[in-house]
Amino acid sequence: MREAELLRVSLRIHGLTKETGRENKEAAPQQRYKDSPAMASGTALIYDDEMTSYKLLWDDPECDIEVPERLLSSYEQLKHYHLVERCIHVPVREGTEEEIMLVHSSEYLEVVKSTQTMNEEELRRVSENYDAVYFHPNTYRCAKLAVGATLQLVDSVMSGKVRNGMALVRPPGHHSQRNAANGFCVFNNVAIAAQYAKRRYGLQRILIVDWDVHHGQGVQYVFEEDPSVLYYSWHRYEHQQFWPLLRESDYDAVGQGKGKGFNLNVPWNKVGMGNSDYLAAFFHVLLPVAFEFVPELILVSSGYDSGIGDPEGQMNATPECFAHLTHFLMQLANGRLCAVLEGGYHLKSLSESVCMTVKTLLRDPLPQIAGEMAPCLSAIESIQNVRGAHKPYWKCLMYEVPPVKTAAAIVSKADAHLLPVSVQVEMEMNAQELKTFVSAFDVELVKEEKALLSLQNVLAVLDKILKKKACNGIAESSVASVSITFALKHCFDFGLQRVLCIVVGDMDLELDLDDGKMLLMNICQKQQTEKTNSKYYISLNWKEDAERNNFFCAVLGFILPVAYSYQPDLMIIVIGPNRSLGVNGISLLTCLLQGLAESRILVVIQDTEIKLVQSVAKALSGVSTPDFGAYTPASQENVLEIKRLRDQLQQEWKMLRCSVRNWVSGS
Ligand code: X5A
Ligand code: ZN
Repeated sequence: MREAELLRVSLRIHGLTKETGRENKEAAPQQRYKDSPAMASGTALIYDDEMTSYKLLWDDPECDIEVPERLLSSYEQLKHYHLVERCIHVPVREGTEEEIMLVHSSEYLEVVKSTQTMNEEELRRVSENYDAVYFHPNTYRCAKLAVGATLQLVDSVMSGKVRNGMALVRPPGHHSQRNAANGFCVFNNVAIAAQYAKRRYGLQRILIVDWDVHHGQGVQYVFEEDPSVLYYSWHRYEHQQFWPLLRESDYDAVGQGKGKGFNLNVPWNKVGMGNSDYLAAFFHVLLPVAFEFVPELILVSSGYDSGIGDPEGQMNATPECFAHLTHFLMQLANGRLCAVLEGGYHLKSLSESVCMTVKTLLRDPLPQIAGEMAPCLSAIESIQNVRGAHKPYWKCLMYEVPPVKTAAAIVSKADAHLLPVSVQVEMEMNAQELKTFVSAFDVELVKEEKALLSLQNVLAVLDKILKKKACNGIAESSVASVSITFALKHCFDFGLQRVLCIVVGDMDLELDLDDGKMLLMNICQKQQTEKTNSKYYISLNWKEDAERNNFFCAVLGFILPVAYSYQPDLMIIVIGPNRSLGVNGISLLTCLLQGLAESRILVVIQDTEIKLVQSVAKALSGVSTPDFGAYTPASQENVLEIKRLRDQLQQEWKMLRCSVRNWVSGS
């Protein structure tokens, strides 16, 4: 179904079209003030058409969607469904300077104030100082009304005059910051309201739900360190490719200092998210945390650009989805809910969704929700990531969130579907991050394009593992030796104490092995003459017989005992050129080593053989164990090599001992 059609059908189904519109005209507005401990009743609607008195005066394709008709058509539609007369009308007022300064600086307030008397030329110039903002001579007045309308709503709800309500305001607020207008927003209506409610009513826990399709970074900044305000936002993110293009919009921005755990970001990495994705985010992220938080008041940054048909959001949620979202939130904070308009640029979708919200606040029966109830894979991934990031802070998430097991960065993204579904394929570290990282080294090598791309893959996955966003990972790299040098440096900078590095194949690594921060095992075909074995450098001479399956004796009899003796906090397996081990041997190694370092393994493969990548990915993610075939004993040559090494190294790595011959107590 095309989106226009879907919207029309959803309207028809829920009795919000002219043909079938049947409204409850009997219900009288409830205007009595109740100051009892019982739940207040009634729904406030706050709107003044003065807030339509500013508009864009020049050509600006980024801003031209923010039009006065947004308010006019929403209010018209509310009248059309006879919802206005069922609400309690509360007049707007101006927010005072003192109230505005609960969030903004006086310098910024003065700048906004000064736009009142500006000509078009001057207005343009001020606007250019900010991202996606336009000023009009009436902007200041409207922005003060938007703040005041929001505070009137908070007062109506907190005083018990009404149970809940909605304020239809322009300009929106959630992008604006202490010193800046941003994204059509001038004063941060909702952030001001939260500060105001804390002060005036002594509230200790306020929940802000931002269902606008953009990240309300302005709100996040204000409350980042404040555990008394829980901020939840979902937003179109597309791996940071969508406005406002901020790293801090990702799921790992959980808050700072005392505010850790009180900032919940659900980044949508694909467009087209719909009813089931939004509900899933509520069920699995917002609602469990909100019920644990026990808010005393809920403020909704109620943007409808997350709805179907919106040119900004490109999402698919139908208007009745907002009824359900509203309904869930009404079960918290004793029903004290204030919805404040933010974005929403498809006039029909916007106004229908506003109506759905108000209808639900008025406690009409809920509309049925359209579509197959199955969230998409990308949505589930985002949800899993937020739950993982917040696991340390919320009991409801603590014991049950499995971390992303395996992260993968592969050369050909087209091969991604060949990996187990549980493997998360990484975007590269972004170019800026990489540059900053690499510039810290000042090495000739990284000037080469190829080496740089290789590094990207390896570091992206390594970073995930170090930050415990993934348990283990796999990265393809065309120049493994270079990547490994950088990776190890990164590990040590991160504070790792012991890295076990197993190199399979011929590779020249310029590494300093003396301090024991790294143990290198090289499994190679030919005897390396120049390097002699030492405690931290072990060369295992091995030729795998294609007919046999004889790597068990090396893994069990030598590699594992040494690894367990060393007790690494990370393992890196590097598969280089001329590897002396087959796919099975490498997979076996990968499987068995997971007992160490809390399973933190990075496998770097210099070889784009997809069968190898696949098999290792399976071993890491645990979806299946490799099939080793029938047991075959190792060759005499191999057995002797293991014995030789064991004799040589069992003084250093005591887990190698399996015989009392030559045993010296205490040695
Ligand atoms: C309130 C709101 C969006 C700004 C988009 C700028 N702002 N590209 O939805
Ligand atoms: Zn928006």
